[in-house]
Amino acid sequence: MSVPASEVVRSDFDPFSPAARADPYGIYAELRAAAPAIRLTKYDIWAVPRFAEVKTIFGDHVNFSNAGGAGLANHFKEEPWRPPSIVLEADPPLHTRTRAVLARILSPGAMRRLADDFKAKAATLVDGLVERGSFDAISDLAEVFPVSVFPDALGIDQEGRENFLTYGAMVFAGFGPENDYFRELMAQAPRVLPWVAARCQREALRPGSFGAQVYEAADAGEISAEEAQLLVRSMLSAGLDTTISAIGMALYTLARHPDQWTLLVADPSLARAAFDETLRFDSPAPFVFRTTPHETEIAGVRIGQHEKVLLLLASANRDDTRWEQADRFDITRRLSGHVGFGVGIHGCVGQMVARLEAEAVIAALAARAKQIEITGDVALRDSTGLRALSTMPVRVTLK
Ligand code: PQP
Repeated sequence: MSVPASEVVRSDFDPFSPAARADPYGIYAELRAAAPAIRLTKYDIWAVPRFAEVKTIFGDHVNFSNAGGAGLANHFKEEPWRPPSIVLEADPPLHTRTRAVLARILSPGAMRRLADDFKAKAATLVDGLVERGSFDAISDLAEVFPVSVFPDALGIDQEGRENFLTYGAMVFAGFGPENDYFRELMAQAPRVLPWVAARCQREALRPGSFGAQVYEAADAGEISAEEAQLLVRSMLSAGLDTTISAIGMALYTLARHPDQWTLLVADPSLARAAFDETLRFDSPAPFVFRTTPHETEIAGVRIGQHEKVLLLLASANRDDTRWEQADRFDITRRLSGHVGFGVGIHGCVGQMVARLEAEAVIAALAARAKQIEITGDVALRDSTGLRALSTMPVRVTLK
């Protein structure tokens, strides 16, 4: 261990404060310059801002566990607000088994079966909006499209679907501190949690859907019926808020870079690469936690047992020792290896669904609109766990 305790870099940076969430990139650069692991005094946690250590930690589930919780809460020390996820908040061997089920259901073949439907629905929605000329890119598009495709793919019916979004908001607020935002959402728990529990039952899921396929894995003996219920809950937790935020942030980044939009308009097949570059440039899931099961180290900095370690993905994605002109948004750059979806055994299992949805929306818009202008104030959602907009008024010019 090469860094003496007295030389550990400390910071009062609060990643969950409104100011940090509004514009974290200046402070991320300072943290990257300062040290590979920094003690955040407000929460007594470690922050990891550089690409190299984020990547190393993602590859080391023995020293950096998910069973301690993917958020700020330390499941090694405290009771979590809900029974832990058996895929996100689990280590091998449990994780290996549950992840395999989800990976099969969300396979490339499954994506091919959904692609035409997603593209057709995106084109219809986008056509209606561009005819209007002006619309809200968040409330009329980013928040509408995933709701129009994902609950159907998951297999749940229409009734009470708004609970789906509230539950997602709870899950992501639950990754941050227990603040007023979290408490306000949790006030809805008596209505939302029973709805979620009911949707996770076999009878609630349309045959053939993602959810029903989880139960088929239980029939095949890969997982238990209780585990099937929790894996459907994972899909409910992860499947909607994430893509809504990602599509919203993608449109925001693209609208602020008209030169890049022009490239897309000339060639809408760049939509998929453009989406990935938006994830690198301004990640909708900007961080995730690991927890140390025992004492370890990060680049020579000693980390004690049962410590929370905050991986700053959005900072790693702007690390100019890894990326050429990291602060430049460039949809034609060589992008593989960004950590917007994480990487390694916990790398986003739904990333192909996210790409399919976002690509459908971006390509449909690039096929119709030669310009997108932001015409009013944009606002960030209050969420502590996701970086997402709540509003972005735009005007489009037809091709
Ligand atoms: C970002 C799993 C994954 C997906 C769960 C769960 C919740 C959220 C996410 C976060 N997630 N992309 O409950 O298993």
